[in-house]
Formats: sequence, C-alpha cells, structure tokens
Amino acid sequence: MPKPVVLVTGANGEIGKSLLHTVAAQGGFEVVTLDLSLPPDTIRSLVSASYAGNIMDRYLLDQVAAHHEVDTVFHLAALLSARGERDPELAHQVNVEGTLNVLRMAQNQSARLGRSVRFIFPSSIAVYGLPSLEEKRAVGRIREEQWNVPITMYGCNKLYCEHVGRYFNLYAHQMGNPSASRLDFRSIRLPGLISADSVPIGGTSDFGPGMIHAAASATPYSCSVRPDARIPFMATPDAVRALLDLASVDRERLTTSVYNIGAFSLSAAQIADRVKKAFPAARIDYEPDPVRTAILASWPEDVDDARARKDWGWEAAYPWDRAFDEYLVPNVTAKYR
Ligand code: AKB
Repeated sequence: MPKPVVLVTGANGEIGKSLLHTVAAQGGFEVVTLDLSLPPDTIRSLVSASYAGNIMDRYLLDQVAAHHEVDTVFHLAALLSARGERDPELAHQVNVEGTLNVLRMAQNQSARLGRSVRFIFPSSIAVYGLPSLEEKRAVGRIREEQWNVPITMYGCNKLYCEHVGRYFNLYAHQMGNPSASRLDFRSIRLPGLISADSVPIGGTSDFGPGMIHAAASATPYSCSVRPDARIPFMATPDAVRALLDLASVDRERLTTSVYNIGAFSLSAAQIADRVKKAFPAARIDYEPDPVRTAILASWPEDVDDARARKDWGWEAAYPWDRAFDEYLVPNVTAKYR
C-alpha cells in the first residue's frame, strides 16, 4: 500500500525543518517539499521529492499535483509580520495570492482523487488587534472571535486566509456539486515561537529567540521592543506537535476551522532575566523600534485555548520552565559550543 503523501511548503524555514524531522521520526509518510530553494543537506535525506520555486507559480504547483497524490498539505510558506510591514504588497502577494494558489491546487486534488485533502494552515496571534494596552490587559486570555481587527498586513493576510480556507471547506456544496470531495482546511493561531535550532527572520516576536541565541553565542543583543512588551510564546516542538495532532484528528471532532493554542506568556524583561541567569555574561539592552512596539502592543497578552483542549486534546508539553531548562538551554548551548 502506498504511503500517504505530505506536501510541505516553506519547508526550509524554522517550523518546516522541525516538522520534517518529526514526520521522519514517526515514519509512514512520503514527504514532498516546496520552497524557494532546495532543502539543505540536513533535511534532504528525509524527503522523497523536493521542488525549488515560488508558490506564486501556479504552473509549478500543478506540476507538483500531477506527480504526487497529496493527502495532507502543511502550508508554512509566509512572509512574517515585521518583514511584511517593510513591503506590504509583497506580503499580500505571498501570504494571500500564494496561499490561494496552494488552496486551489489542494482543492483540485480533493476533487480529482475523490477524497478530502487536509490543508493545515499556521495562522498567527497577529490576527488580533487590541486598540490599547489597557484593553490588552483587560482582555487577558483572548478567545478566537475577539478583536479580529489586525493592524499589520501579515495579520490581515492570515485572517483573510482563515476565512478563505473555511470557504474552501464549503466549496463543493456552494458550487452545486455536493458529491465532489471538499478540501479539509484546519488552522492554528500560533504564538511567537522559540526554537533551539534557528533564529527566525522577519517576525515581531523574534526578540524572544533572538535574546537566547545571542546570549549562547556570546553576542550582545539589542532588543527591539520595550521590556514590558508581553505576548504568548511557545517552544517550536510544541507548535509542530500541535500542527501534526490537528492534521490527524477526525473531522467530526472539530467544531471550528481555527484554534488558539497556548503554552506560556512572557514579557521581554522576563525572558531577559531568565536568559541572564542561564548565561550570566549575556549583554541585553533595549532599543525599542516604534513599528515593532506598536505591533506587539496590539497582540494579545495570552490566548484562551479551551476549544483546542476540548476538541482535540491540545496541551503544551513545554511550559516555560521546561521549555527553557530542558529544551532551549541545553540545545542552544550545544549549538554554539
Ligand atoms: C511574527 O512575529 O510575525 C510571527 C507570528 C507571531 O506570527 N512569529
């Protein structure tokens, strides 16, 4: 029996690499990747086929679909929030038009294969837009339907694509063809991620992982947000496990197409304190950037993930102490030794 095929876009990024390692360790899948360049040697051996190209290239996506009977898509390719504010039009192209191309390809596969292709979409806490720090504090753990008024192009893009994905879930019925297989779109609003393997590029939450990696590599770090800036964070392995768990759960258990997931919520100063305890020579100062400061002020302090817990049993394996002491410090130390 052929193995189920998993397509990962943006496979060379932080989440992609970690996802590929986890899927390879689980075994039983044929993995196909698509990114702007071919995967590095460290992950090339984990995949059965790789395509170098752009998700804006519909011809390339059709080629991928023609060569592989894709069962599940992890659509990770995106331009993050801070980078998106430098070039909002490009962000829209990649995050909206590119996503639409991948959705269209997956919907065509569902119809052609006569079975629902699962489409896993990492959305973001950037879809929230709190109007003031007072409201941010008052709201605390935000629910999925609250304050869906993002202030960044990236947040707008993610929110819109959540809706388009939900629309694709209904697509076959709306097109008057109830017997055609529908796309099975599922999404998670990820918090800021902290990986021990890589430093992210282009995100507003990059200061979290940035401080830790800089301290471990004995590099001074200038934090681009205020010490009291606080958002939810998560260790990358937890985020990857959440994406895989959501991909594998039976559709009947899902009551929505979009879920918050939480692990811990910290201010920049709290992360810096912990980093200095683990790496006493760490040099961290603050040079808040107005754009990043405004973006972080609009993101929630924490998320209410009751729906994910109830529907598919979400629970973070790495609360802050464990994430820092057992995952981040040993692995980041080893990386720069
Ligand atoms: C970003 O900072 O843009 C991302 C995110 C929270 O979605 N890490």
